[in-house]
Amino acid sequence: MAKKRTAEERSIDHASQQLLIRADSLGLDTAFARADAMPACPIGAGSSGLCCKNCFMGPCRITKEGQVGVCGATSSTIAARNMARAIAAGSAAHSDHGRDVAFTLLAAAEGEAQGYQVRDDVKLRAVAAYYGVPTAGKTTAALAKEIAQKAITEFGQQKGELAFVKRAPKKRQDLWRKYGIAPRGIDREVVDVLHRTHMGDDQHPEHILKGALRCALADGWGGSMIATELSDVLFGTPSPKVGQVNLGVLKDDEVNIVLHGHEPTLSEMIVAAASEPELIEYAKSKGANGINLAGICCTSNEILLRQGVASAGNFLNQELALITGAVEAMVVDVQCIMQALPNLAAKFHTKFITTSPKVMIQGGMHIEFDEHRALDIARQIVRVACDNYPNRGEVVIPDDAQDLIPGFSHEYINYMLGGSFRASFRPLNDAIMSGRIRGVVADVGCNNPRVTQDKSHAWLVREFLKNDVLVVQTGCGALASGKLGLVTGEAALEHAGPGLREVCEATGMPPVLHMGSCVDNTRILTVLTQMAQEGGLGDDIADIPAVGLAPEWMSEKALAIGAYAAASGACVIFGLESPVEYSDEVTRVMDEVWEKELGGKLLFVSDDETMFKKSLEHIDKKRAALGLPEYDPSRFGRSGDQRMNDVLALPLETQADVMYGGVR
Ligand code: NFS
Repeated sequence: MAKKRTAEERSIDHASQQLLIRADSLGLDTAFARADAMPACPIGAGSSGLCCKNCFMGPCRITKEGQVGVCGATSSTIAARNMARAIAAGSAAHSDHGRDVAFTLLAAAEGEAQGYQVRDDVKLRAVAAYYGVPTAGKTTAALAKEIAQKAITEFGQQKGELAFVKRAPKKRQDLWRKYGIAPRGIDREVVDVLHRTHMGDDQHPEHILKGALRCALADGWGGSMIATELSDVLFGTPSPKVGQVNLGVLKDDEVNIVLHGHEPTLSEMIVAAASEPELIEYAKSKGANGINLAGICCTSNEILLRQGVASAGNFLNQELALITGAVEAMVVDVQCIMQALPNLAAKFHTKFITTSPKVMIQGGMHIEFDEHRALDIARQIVRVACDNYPNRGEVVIPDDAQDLIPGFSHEYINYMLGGSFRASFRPLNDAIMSGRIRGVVADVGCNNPRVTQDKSHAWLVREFLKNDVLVVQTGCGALASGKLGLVTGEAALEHAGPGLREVCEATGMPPVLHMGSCVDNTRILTVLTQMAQEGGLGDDIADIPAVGLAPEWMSEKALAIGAYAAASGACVIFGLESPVEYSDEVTRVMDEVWEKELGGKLLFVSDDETMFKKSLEHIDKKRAALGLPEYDPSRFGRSGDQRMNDVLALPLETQADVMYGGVR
């Protein structure tokens, strides 16, 4: 009999705990409860990559040493194929998001996308430069059309290399070409993996995974990067904004509309519609005091970053938001949307609305999105929510809402560290070289109900800060830290070690940088590239003392990100059990072979402490390889605000002596 966990064992977040208790008292199911009730795979193979369903002679379940599938497939071939297919699915999802943004930009440039316009002309011109498109004398609309068409072409490109490959450090590009994984076209690489993993094709584990890496690179330096860059062009490049996160952002006297999913296209229009005076009046006519928007998952990150729209939280908050009873409408587009939502919504008054032509869920209302009439559709959705306000029953909104400051795009970090006219990563590189900052960790990825919500993210982020490691975050990991108050400069400084603290105080950089949604992990690639090009930290991403972590991952997209980060030279560590655990060969390829060929690797480590230890070991190994001083926190912390606090605690006479010394 599976063990039912307590609310505290299910989540470290107080708001989640409160609503989990409410769910129990109302007899409602959640992913947490379903995870408790889900028995482990009876043959112990499914979660570990040893169950093959790629043809119908099986399914073949490999449970004994040396056993093979009906076709003769070995455990390593099966594990590699399953991993490759997951990476392809993740890459497809991210990249298709990029395609949708590109088509919206095209429609906007042609004047056919109601409500959209290019909001960042400077970024448009920067992207044009990456594509090698001349900009002189072109109108914004003409250039936007050309760039959108260029991006769309890359999905169907058959030969050559994706344009953004050239944005990587030169050494990295050469490694990709040498290993045969420079991505040719986005769709082509996804199809390639599906083909080679079909029954009777590629049956060489390293070779299968090579295809997966090329596919992942087509996501990281292709589809996802297009999503990030063109979203910036259309909706603005993020810069820091004060926002709020957690379920307490829902309002008990306003029409609450929760926007859940991933793409910014419809949600941006709902943000616009919800601020129209006529619709606010309409909400009031229904007895509400206004319209309140809140996001979930990466749609949330997109509109939080650019519009400051509050976030109701990360992946595992999606059901909990409904359990408040305060949501008039939950509007979803694509990805990370649980099928349990419409049934749960039906237990309350909530309208559950699907909008993507790709996503319908039984029991939901479908109002299909079309970028040509986006604003009208957004208005229609807002009206449906307002009409539903009088149907509200009992409402329980937790009192938890934390301030956070997201919006650290690559462009903003550049500006923050160097100012408008000498934007630069020099201060960051210098801080790493001096040892004030030991290294950089990207803590990203999902929640997974098989482990305690936010616990690993929270513990790891705090430990890294204590050890002078700068933390960058995206996706649900960033929202986890946000809920704990770690994404405001001051709060995180309390946890920062002495050297990191000095740097943050001197530059104004917070020690935890929220860089966006999961497609925005490409911003991290851009940052790492610029650090490599800035000088002093080698000449490739693999040289930088940096690690990528996804401690609570659950989605195929996370694996795609992990794979492209590893192919880009990063050491990547995932939590939970390894999906390739029972194949020593595949585990070795992803660790040793990838490290030898590409300088990066993808490991699975199920406990936080080992993940932390391995990360620091990797960072210190890279520091040593660069000839940088060994990390020694005792050398720092005697300057800046910390020193000023100590001085201010002294008697007045002594303060003057210390501050002015001989000059007085
Ligand atoms: Ni990323 Fe964003 Fe969250 Fe995981 Fe899902 S929302 S794209 S996949 S669960 S981090």
